[in-house]
Amino acid sequence: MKQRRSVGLYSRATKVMVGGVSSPVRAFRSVGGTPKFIARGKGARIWDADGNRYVDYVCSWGALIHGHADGRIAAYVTQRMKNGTSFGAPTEDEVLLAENICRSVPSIEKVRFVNSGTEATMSALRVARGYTKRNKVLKFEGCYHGHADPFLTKAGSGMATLDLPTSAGVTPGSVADTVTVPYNDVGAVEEAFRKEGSGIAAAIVEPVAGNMGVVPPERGFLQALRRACSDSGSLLIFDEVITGFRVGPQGAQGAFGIKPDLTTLGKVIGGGFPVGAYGGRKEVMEMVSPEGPVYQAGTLSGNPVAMAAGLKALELIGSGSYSLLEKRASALEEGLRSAAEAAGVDVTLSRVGSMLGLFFTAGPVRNFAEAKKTDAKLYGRFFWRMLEEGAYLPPSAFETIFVSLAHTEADIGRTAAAAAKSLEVLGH
Ligand code: HOZ
Repeated sequence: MKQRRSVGLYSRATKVMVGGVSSPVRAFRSVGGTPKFIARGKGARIWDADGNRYVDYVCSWGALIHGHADGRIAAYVTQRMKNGTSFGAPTEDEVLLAENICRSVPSIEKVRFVNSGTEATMSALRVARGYTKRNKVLKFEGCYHGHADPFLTKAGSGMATLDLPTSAGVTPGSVADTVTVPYNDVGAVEEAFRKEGSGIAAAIVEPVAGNMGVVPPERGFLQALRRACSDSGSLLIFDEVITGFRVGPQGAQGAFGIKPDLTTLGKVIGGGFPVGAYGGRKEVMEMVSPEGPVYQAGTLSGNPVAMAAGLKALELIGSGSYSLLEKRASALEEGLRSAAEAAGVDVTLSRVGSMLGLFFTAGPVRNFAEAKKTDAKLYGRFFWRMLEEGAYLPPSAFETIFVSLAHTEADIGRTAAAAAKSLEVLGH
């Protein structure tokens, strides 16, 4: 595989950018080697700076549900850009996108746009603290809610990838109010609320964990969390930055029938542009400035170009979209399972809709401790073999493999064959 240009660009990047990247996981530290500098994407494919072509299963970490450079989104965004790119003022597309979100997700009566998932979760926690006048937040080991201080303890995504239990620069005070329990552990949730419930402003959870690999909620887990929050007067925050509009039209809350008090969104609702959002019950959201005393602001919040991209992306999700995603992703899951079985390699595969997790361990994988049993070195070798075979998987064992509406049956078949070939070699 040619890589001269990526190597050269990475060498220059590391001189002027920390780690040569703008976000840690894409530095390939856990899989080794030089990160691929991507030149372009179209549909399910991306091309790196050396012209190598890959079927992409990162999909901008889940944002691109329609695939790369969707002509319909590009056309609408281009048309909107001709009218200006930023006003620092409200626009019609912002209202249309907000109406779409409130119509699609019944628990969201009012929404506020921000520019990232991190902004969405940090703002949602501030609202919960302002509304309940409590300080503590309960989170789950291996879940990742962006890089705001309160969440950077036993977190997933890059923290798991780089094996960082917490982060330098996060003061003991800023995590003193963070209670962390194992995912899927109803007993631990109930114990935490017994001990500290009266001081817990909110519990925040990825309703389908996507930042420790993919770990679905076990039967009764989300219901128990909902009950514990309601019983103690705490708010339940569903962090649906990944799952929102990804696992179904109403996100994971619709799929699992749970009504959170607040929801955070991102990725898909930005159509490939930087957008985050938080929303929920009117009485809670009206705590936010200028309606209420909880301050939150953003110069580029509601950016008209990003709003246009998100609006078109949601409008293009049709009645058959989720069944098509289900069909493609289940075919990929079965292909990977068959490849591993044929090669005699222990894997645990997990999937919710078009979110797929691959762990090199016999399993089960129900929480972060079990996810960390995955053979990360074997994942790294698998990652590079799949890259050689033309499939771009997440450069970390603790992320999600995403399928988009642009992935074809032939793409999935070729990827399954590539996995069989790769594991045949790695399995022995
Ligand atoms: N938070 C991103 C996926 N969960 C990782 C982005 C990156 O570091 O490239």
